[in-house]
Amino acid sequence: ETAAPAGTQSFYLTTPIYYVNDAPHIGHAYTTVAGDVLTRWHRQRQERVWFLTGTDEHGQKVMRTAEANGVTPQEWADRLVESSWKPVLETLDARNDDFIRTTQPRHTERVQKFISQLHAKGEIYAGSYEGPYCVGCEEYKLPGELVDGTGEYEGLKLCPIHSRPVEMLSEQNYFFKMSAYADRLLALYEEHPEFVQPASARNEVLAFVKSGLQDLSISRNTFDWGIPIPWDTSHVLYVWFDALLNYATAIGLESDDEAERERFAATWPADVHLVGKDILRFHAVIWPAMLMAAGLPLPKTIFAHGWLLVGGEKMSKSKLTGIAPTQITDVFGSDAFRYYFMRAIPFGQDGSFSWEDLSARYNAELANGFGNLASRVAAMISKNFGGSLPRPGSSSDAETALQEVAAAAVAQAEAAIDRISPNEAINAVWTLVDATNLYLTEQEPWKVAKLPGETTESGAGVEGGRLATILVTAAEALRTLAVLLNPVVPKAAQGLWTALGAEEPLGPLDDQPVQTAAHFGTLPAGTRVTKGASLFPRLDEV
Ligand code: ME8
Repeated sequence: ETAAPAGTQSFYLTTPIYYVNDAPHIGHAYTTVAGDVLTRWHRQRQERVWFLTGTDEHGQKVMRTAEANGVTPQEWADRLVESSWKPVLETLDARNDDFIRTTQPRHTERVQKFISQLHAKGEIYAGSYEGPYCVGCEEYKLPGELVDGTGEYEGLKLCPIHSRPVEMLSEQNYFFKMSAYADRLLALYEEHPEFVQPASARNEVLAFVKSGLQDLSISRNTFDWGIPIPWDTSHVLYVWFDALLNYATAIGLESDDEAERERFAATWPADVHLVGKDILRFHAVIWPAMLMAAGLPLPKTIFAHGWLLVGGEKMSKSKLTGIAPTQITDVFGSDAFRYYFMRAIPFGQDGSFSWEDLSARYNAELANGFGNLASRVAAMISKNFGGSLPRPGSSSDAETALQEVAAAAVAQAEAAIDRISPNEAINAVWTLVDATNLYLTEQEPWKVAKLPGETTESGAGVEGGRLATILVTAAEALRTLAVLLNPVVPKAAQGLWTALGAEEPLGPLDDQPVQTAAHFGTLPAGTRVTKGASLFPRLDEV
């Protein structure tokens, strides 16, 4: 495989498509933000990026919620998508390229073609099944997985994830010959350890497949809220078989339109399917088996992140621990939301949310660490050089050292992004925030400004003097930070870019490559620096 020329590398990332039975909470927002940070970073590598999210609208869970609310499932889905699922993207400042809904004809038509082909190939057969079903999971359970109910559920068997009783279902269905793919799946996990990440997720999937795979029931005929099975319209397609296909139908699989099919060819396979660990098996077992059966390339990586916990429990609306994203963004803003969840929780592990931790990090890291640094430097350039970036003098070891920290931050952050580790990427960038603060503390530009020969009689700093060197170096560090933090805190990064006056000489922030962000000496002398509004006002000032 030869490396693609710069600018042509493609990067396709998806989030799960979320059920529209309820409005989004911060757990859903967490996955979407992670996807947005990663894809923004890849865009700033000048890659051809596609970021897909959307909604999963079929199945019993959605149907029952609609019934309980006295509307049709389609009306319910339309309402939730418009009132909640699309607006939350704005709330989070997410820049998705597309939004797929599984009730859109582009999806349903392509899914029908896909399953007709599997049927024609002999991958699907008619059979019968009886077993415990969890509507919360939309999944048949194995008897061994169930837990005994207590209290109001005394004597009943419960789903281990939803802690609610399962329902016994017995049906004539169509089955997908999934068991036939067990060996090929095991070979896949073996040959491509990066296929399921992190390692804990890979181990879980390996153990599951090694314990034996059953064929998968993929149709239901006791309700009709789903995609009709083309050769037997008394059945609808199992919601997960329908939902997983979104990743391919959204980019043109089985489209009648040639341009759409070309888009599929240019975009598939996905580089990363981001999922929560609750839906790991669907993505790491069923989905690749479906693609193998169809003869399609497999995604490169399924990355399963951990749970957001509130009060020690997996957050959920039904347990009243659900927090809406706006409860946080209304107070702290979208940037702080993005920063906090991406930095505070190692991606792949569970993490506890608390208001105290969020406030503490906001004040210490965003307001004092980063925002204050930006405003101090801009204020000193305004005061001493009338807001015009001076020509620097010769560099000392301190300047060289800071530039080396910047270069190392870029290299480490790039490697962390490749490992799908946004928190390590931010940690790497933060070494430059801390080093720049330390540089100013040590170089004391406010004292240098008082030394003879540094300022003129009018009080203006001298071009090429020591003060000029320090402030230009700090401005270059800030320029580097604006580029590197743009994927994480896009509003603040743009505020900084504007304050630095960088747009005029260098162009839009979104077009700045991360790879070369640490090249100091990029901002020309004469660049107009202004003391903009505080990037992250301290909370007691909000
Ligand atoms: O499962 N912590 O949709 P869903 C972290 N429609 N992430 C969480 C979370 C929490 N407490 N709660 C939810 C479905 N999530 C299917 C997916 S894909 C083809 C079909 C996130 O609305 C996490 O990404 O139940 C999880 O996997 C997803 O929301 C589940 O969303």
